Amino acid sequence: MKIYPTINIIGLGYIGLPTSLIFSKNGYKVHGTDIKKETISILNKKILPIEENGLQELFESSLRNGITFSEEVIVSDFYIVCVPTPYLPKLKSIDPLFVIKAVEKVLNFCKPDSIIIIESTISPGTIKKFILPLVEDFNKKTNKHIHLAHAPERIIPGNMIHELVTNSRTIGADDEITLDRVVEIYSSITSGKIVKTSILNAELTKVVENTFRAVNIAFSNELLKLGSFYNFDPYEVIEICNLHPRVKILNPGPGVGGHCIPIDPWFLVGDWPLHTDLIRLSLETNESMPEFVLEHINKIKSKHGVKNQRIGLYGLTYKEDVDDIRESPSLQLISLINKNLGSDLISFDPTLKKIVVPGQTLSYEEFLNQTDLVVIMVKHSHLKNNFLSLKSKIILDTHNYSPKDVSNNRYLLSDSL
Ligand code: SAJ
Repeated sequence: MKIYPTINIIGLGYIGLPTSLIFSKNGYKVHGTDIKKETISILNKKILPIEENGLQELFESSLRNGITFSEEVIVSDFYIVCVPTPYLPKLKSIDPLFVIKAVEKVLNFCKPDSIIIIESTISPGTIKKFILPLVEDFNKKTNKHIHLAHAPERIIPGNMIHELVTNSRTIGADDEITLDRVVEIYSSITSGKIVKTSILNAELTKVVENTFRAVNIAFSNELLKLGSFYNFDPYEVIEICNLHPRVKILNPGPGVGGHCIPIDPWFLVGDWPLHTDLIRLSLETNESMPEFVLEHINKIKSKHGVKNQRIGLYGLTYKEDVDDIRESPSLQLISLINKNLGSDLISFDPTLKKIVVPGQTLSYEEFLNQTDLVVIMVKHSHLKNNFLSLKSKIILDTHNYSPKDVSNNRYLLSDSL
């Protein structure tokens, strides 16, 4: 009979929780740790604190397999650190403090030869600068031979479970034995290819992947602006170009949000400012999009005589069908509007069950009753069944998501108003 190693996952958020459940489902003895009492108490009541397709079934099978949760770190063969790395906008960098604290906690409990795997998003060089010295110092004092690895998470909210079990994984470690031990556990949860590399290269790949996407989106946003200045339809041009077998331009929109695409590329610019002009310009292009939306709102407002109090934002999350609002274009737009129009816009988001900004309503009917101009900021599936309800509204569709005849007054960001 196969003897499975024990795994302690630290940080039970969007990444850590699904990851613990997948390992547990695959036979590992898994313990989940989180400093938030509330998260642990909910999980111990057999309730999931986050919503994601397929997560409930996975949770039930992990409970049957004996997964446990507590605020404590326990003795294990592997520790997988999935704690947040908050973004510090002024410094354009992440704060590694939670990762450092998690590793310190593990070092207090671990047995000889255990492996600490960092999954949290970190900027290149973080492990060498902040984590390795802690572990080396500990090994010198205790002779416990604790090893480090980096396995950056790469799953996309909304399709997490599928991606967890099919995506290829990059595993970075600086010695062969650790690499092989870590590869063994990850290859048992994913059918994707597992790539072995150094810790630094693993850190870099994650940031480079997200930078590639940010630059590609910036390119499409620039095309969108060109379309509006020079009177062509950028959506059609992009669609036609994408028929070429080697061209894949992403979609223009009201800006980029989430914890990765608008942030990770700044790590490269921050570390190597002299040689990252293209990346910096791309980030600035994406960051300029909420302002571009505001210019359109102002022009439509004047054209139709819409009052500030009758403008409504549909969608507050950073993308469709997730309930995550981090760095969302809508929040960026709201803070611009507060500065410029001085009013709290009405807003509605079908994925949010709580009020997160002033002026937000939890009722779609109320949202419709209170608005004349509806700005579609997010392509939630909810709207697909509700396009008819927008018939009498003035629409600014920042994604070209709605049908052309959704209303008699429909505008796109590509329109030169
Ligand atoms: N967006 C566009 N146009 C597009 C695609 C996206 O404007 O064509 C916007 C979205 O609306 C959103 C933002 O970009 O505001 C980011 O969304 P996303 O779907 O591109 O990415 P995330 O942040 O949900 O997840 C990314 C993924 N990285 C890549 O695809 C390279 C995911 O695989 C990573 O795990 C995740 O970042 C991460 O944690 O790094």
